[in-house]
Order: sequence, then structure tokens, then C-alpha cells
Amino acid sequence: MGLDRPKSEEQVNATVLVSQHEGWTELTLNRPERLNAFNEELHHALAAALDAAASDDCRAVLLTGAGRGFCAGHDLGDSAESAAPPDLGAALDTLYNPLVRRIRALRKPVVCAVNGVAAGAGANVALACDIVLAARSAKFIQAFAKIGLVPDAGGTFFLPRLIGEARARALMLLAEPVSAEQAAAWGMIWKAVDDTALLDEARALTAHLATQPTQGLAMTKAALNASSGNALDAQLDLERDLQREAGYTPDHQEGVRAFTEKRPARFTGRAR
Ligand code: T3D
Repeated sequence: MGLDRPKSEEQVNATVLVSQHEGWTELTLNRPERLNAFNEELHHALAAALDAAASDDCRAVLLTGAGRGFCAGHDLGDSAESAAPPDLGAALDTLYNPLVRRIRALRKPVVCAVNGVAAGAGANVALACDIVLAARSAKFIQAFAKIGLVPDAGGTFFLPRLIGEARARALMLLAEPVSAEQAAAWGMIWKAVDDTALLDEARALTAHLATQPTQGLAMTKAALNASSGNALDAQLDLERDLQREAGYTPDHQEGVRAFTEKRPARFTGRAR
């Protein structure tokens, strides 16, 4: 797994830094003075950056945060400033739910490097990503109970499926922090990494994924997304349909050819 230099660093907008690499894109949440808490501007910038990453030349995405936090969830400064009680359901409908859907539906792997605290919706956006690495000093907090809210951004879907009902219930009802090491031991994330190694490791992993059979990975993602809602019969049917499609991709032919010729495969990620 090799690292390349960024081809370009572009600020879609100051709240999300976008850096383009050979075949992959790094997105950095950039409101460090608020621990990268979400406001509308950050949501819109992230949505635009993820939509741009859906293009063919990007084959993997890395999401991380600037400064000492990953993301502290919704910007409570915004909530404190509003005179009348806000309609939080509308915020979920228009901002958080589309974000989670975008990440899950993106036809390429999304790696998340949790560089520091991930709280509230920030924790659950991380859990929506495909592979989550966290700095050993990072922690995850289902902070909602502390402010009288319900876990959102898919948390009540992802967390019990990842770590089981008993742990998810306690974490959500108590709003207690979980260390990166504990999160890895429980299967909430892929692994905990030394703080100083986090970005290098996450970048190397993303660069590696960008050289893999992108269409096959997209279909694997689709199968896993469907798995928790499907009965076995439906999942077997879905695997059949996706495998049929994967079997027609040039990367499948290349993978088999490379195997028989005893050489590394050169995947293009193309559908045809
Ligand atoms: O639209 C909707 O509201 C619905 C959607 C809701 C989704 C949600 O995410 S609800 C949950 C919102 N998030 C939280 O409740 C977490 C609030 N933050 C914290 O509990 C703590 O900040 C942390 C545990 C995350 C980190 O603690 P610590 O001690 O490391 O840092 P700190 O000193 O608390 O925070 C550093 C600064 O970031 C501080 O600003 P200051 O005093 O230096 O000017 C703090 O106010 C600011 N900050 C942290 N979290 C947020 C925030 N500012 C705005 N919004 C935040 N969520």
C-alpha cells in the first residue's frame, strides 16, 4: 500500500477541505474551534463533496476531522440561538438523513479516520462509513441523552447491529464515552491506531482500496447494506443478482487472468 502526494487541494468551502489524490479523495471536516460540529454550511459542503466523489475517477473516499476532534455532532450554538423551539425532525429530514444515505449509497468505499472525539451525530456519521479507524486517544459518545434528545443519524440502526443490543442500550441511555480501543474490541470500529500513525494508515488503506475492483466493492457494499433488513432467501437472491453483475465486469476477468498468470491484478474499476 503506497502513499501518493495530493494532486490538488481544493477548498469546496472552508468548512470542508477536499484533497484529490490518485484515484481517491480526502475530505476533512474543518470547524476545529467547534470540534467540527455540524452547521448547515458544513452539511451542504460535505454533501457537495460526496456528490463530487461519486464521479468515476474517485474510487475511494477518506473522511476525517481537522484539529483535536472528529465531530461533536450538531452545533449546539446554533440551537441555543434560535428563539422558538426548532423542528429537529426537519433538520434530520433535510440534512442528517441525506448525509447517512449518501455515505451508504456511495458506490465506493468510505474510510473514516476518527482523529478525536466523535459525539452525537458525529459518532453516528462515523459508524455509517464502511471502514472506521480511530486514534487511540479518540472516544465515541452517544451524547444525545445529556440534552434530552434521541440518538439520530442512523445510530439506533447501526450501533445495536455492530455491538449488540445490551451495549448499545447502555451507551445510548447513559451517554458514557467509549474509548477507541474498547470500540475496536467490541466490533464498533475496524481498529484503534496510535494517534501519530492514524492519518498515514488511513490514507494508505484508502489508496489501496482505490486500486481494487470498485464495481465489485460497490456491490459488496450494496449486499451488506441490504443484509440487516433481509431474510436469508431475499439475501441469497440479492447475492445471485449482484454476482451475475459482478461476473460481467472487466475487473472480474482481470482478477481471474492475473490469478492464472500468477501476477498482481491491475483493476480499472470500470463497469464495462
Ligand atoms: O438539529 C438538531 O439539533 C438535531 C440533530 C442532533 C444531532 C446531535 O448531534 S445532538 C448532540 C450534539 N452534540 C453534543 O451534545 C456534544 C456536545 N459536546 C460535548 O459534549 C463536548 O464538547 C465533547 C464531549 C464533544 C468534547 O468535550 P471537551 O471537553 O473535549 O471539549 P469542550 O471544551 O467541551 O469543547 C471545545 C469547544 O468546542 C468548546 O468551545 P469553547 O468553549 O472553546 O469556545 C465547545 O463549546 C465547542 N463545542 C463542542 N461541542 C460542540 C461545540 N460547539 C457547538 N456545538 C457542539 N456540539
